[in-house]
Amino acid sequence: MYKYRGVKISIVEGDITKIKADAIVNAANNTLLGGGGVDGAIHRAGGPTILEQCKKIGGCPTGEARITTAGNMPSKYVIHTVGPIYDDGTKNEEQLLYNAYYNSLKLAKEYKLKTVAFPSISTGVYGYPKNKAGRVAIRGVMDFINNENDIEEIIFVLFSKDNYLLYKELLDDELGD
Ligand code: AR6
Repeated sequence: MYKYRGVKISIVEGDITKIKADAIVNAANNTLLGGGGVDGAIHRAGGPTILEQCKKIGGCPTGEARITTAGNMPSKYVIHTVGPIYDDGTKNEEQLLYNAYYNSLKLAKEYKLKTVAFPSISTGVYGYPKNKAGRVAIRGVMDFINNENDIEEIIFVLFSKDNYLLYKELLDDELGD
């Protein structure tokens, strides 16, 4: 566990649908109508009520975030955000990925949510290099804490041992003593 300006930051290797937090973040697509990867896992575990709410919302631009309840999962809410599809790094990918983290936390703040779990957005189907994406994720979260300081705990949930170890290395560098 790490601490940054009083906020706990932890890393967990595993399935985000099993995490108990005020909100888990979904790496969705612009339609918000479900898909594979973590999106598919969240809709399966949460049940049909999430899709019903997503249909009413009607989509989400890349880098923005929308919120639904979490259905049958242990968390209270799902914050659906859309990361960029990685091309060659010159298509504004970094800013859009940063916005996805930052805007997810802004929405959490609006709903007075104190614990938020993130997957590694864009690093599956969307092809964002994991190392680069990890740095952007951590910077987005730290900037939010600096600017808003309104959150108690951030949990990065990594689906593979490799990505878990990468985050550990990045956070050790950034926040380790
Ligand atoms: N818990 C935590 N992380 C997971 C889980 C899980 N259950 N399952 C996969 N991951 P991806 P993207 C990791 O492809 O790249 C969907 O079809 C996975 O190992 O889920 O943002 C959407 O509908 C990877 O590191 O999301 C979109 O169309 C990370 O989650 C598109 O994929 C993100 O991989 C979004 O692509």
